[in-house]
Formats: sequence, C-alpha cells, structure tokens
Amino acid sequence: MTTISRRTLMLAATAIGALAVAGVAIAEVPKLAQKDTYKVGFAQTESNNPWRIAQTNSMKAEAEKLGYQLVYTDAAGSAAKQVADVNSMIAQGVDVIFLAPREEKPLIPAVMAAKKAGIPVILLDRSVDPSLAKAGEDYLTFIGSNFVEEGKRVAEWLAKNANGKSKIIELEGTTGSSPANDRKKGFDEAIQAAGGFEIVASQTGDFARDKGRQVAEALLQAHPDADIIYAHNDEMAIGAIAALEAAGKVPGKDVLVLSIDGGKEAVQLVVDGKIAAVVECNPRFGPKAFETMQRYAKGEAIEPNLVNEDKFYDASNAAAELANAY
Ligand code: GYE
Repeated sequence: MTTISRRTLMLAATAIGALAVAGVAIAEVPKLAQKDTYKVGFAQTESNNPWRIAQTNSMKAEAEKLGYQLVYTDAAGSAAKQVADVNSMIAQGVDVIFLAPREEKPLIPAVMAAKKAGIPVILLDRSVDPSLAKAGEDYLTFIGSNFVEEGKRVAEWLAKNANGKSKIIELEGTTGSSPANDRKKGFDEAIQAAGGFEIVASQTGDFARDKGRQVAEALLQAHPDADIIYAHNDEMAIGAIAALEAAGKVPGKDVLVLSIDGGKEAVQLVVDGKIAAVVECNPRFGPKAFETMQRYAKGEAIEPNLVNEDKFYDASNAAAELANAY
C-alpha cells in the first residue's frame, strides 16, 4: 500500500480548490449531508395529464410522510421556465433537486447550475443529453422507465397480433424529450426487424390530447389507408380515437390504437376495445426518489440508472388490472 503524505494531500486539495475557482468542472456530484429533515426541490415539467398529476401526487405524499419541506414548481410546458424554476430553488438553498427535464438539451444549464451551487440533482422520468451531462458526475442518477424497451414492447405486440394490419401512423411525444426520442427508436427498430409493416407518417403531438387529435386528423386525411396508430402516450391516443370517430372509423376494428402510460382512462379504453394495447409507464416515483436521496446521504454508491418496472395491458388482462391503474 502506498502512503500519501499530508503535504501531497494538501497540495491536491489546493489544486482542486483552484480548479473550482477557475470554473473548471469537477467530475463529482455534490455531497449530501445526513440530516433529520431536508428542504427538497421538485421541478415538474407540466401538469396537463393524469401521468404528471400521479407523479406529482406521489412525490408530495412521500415528502409529507417523511416530514420534508417540498419546494414544488410547475414549468407549464416551458423549458425556459423550468430552468428559471431550478435557479430559484438554488437561490432558496434547497438540499437536493429532483428534476423532470422537459427536453434533453435545454435543461443542461439547470443541471450545471445546481452542480456549481453544490446541490445534487436527481433526474426523474426524463433524462438529459448524455453527451452533455453524465450520471455520477453532473447529476447523481436517472430514475425512470426504459423508454426504448417500452417502444419495443408495442412493436412486439403488433408483430404477433396485428392480423394483417400494417400501415402505421406514429404520434411522437414532445420533440427533443428523452421519452419521445427513445420510444421512437425502440419502436421503429423493432417494427423494422419484424418486417411487413410500414410507418406511413410520424409526427409530434407534443404528448397532448388535443394536439394528438389535430395531428391524427390531418394524418388520417393524408393517409386514409392507415390501419394502426401508435401514440407515444395515452393522451395522444385518446385524441386520436376522437379523430378516428369523427372520420367515421371504428377504433379497434378499422384501426388499431396503441399507446404508452397506462392511466385508468386508457386501461378502460382497452376494456372497451378502443385501445388494443398499452405499455404502462410507472409514474409512482415518490418512494424510490426519496429512498435514493437518503441512501446517497448515508454515503452509499448510487447506480447511474434506476429503472422502473412497467406493466402491459391488453384485452387479456385490462379488466382485471383496471383497479390498479393510476
Ligand atoms: O409518458 C407522458 C408525460 O416523461 C415518461 O411524459 C414521461 C412522459 C409520459 O407527459 O405522458
């Protein structure tokens, strides 16, 4: 074993200090002290759907259970506002920031500002561009679903159950968000590999019900022979069902609709036969988020990626699962 002299250690410490003063990034997530209670920030991206509301409720319930103070912000669908929200949390001196970054690139400055201020960041449900910020260096970890896998599971269901239907309209989530990027990647690659399918159009509906309806309406007019709609979330699928019915088509019969999220309304639509299958995206983050923060404060090494388990609903189990859906 090599012994390091006190002088060497002091020199190293001084050098690190000088780097920090010079503004050179240090490859380490800020530490978190062990305390009885914490002031914790949660920067939500928007609240326009049941998934977001379930996630917020889960975070609030867990903070309350633990007796932690929660500074909650809602960016109302604006990445610029979300950056400002994080800056305000930094100014308020929170101990930790839970961030659900709306888009992969625009939230990088927020992650870096928190790091510079000595506040550890835990990313929830969406991630940031991995070439610009890294788990275990710039932020502690990402907690969420495997979105590539979610898209792949939709494609695999179709490969087995499409029954000759083959022309796909894809409704993408928010442009530049990690779930939209990865749900597209996972689906497109797997559907290509399955063979016999064609994605006739793929366009963003911004994860929103009304935008999904409008985009589906336009795409159905341009591609009247489309017989499958794959939506990156329930909200857009529900919008697409409205567009189909307005066009005189029967969802579930003329056109198969598939989505991701698995909220109660969507699972009910599976029971009703209007949605063919849904991959769940689990929104119940509270327990895992706060437990991860406590493990970090204790000095445990945290994995860079903590993956949530997702269920799958189709006609075979939707009725039985309905009561458990959020
Ligand atoms: O699918 C969607 C929400 O980031 C995983 O964002 C989340 C997605 C979810 O608005 O409904």
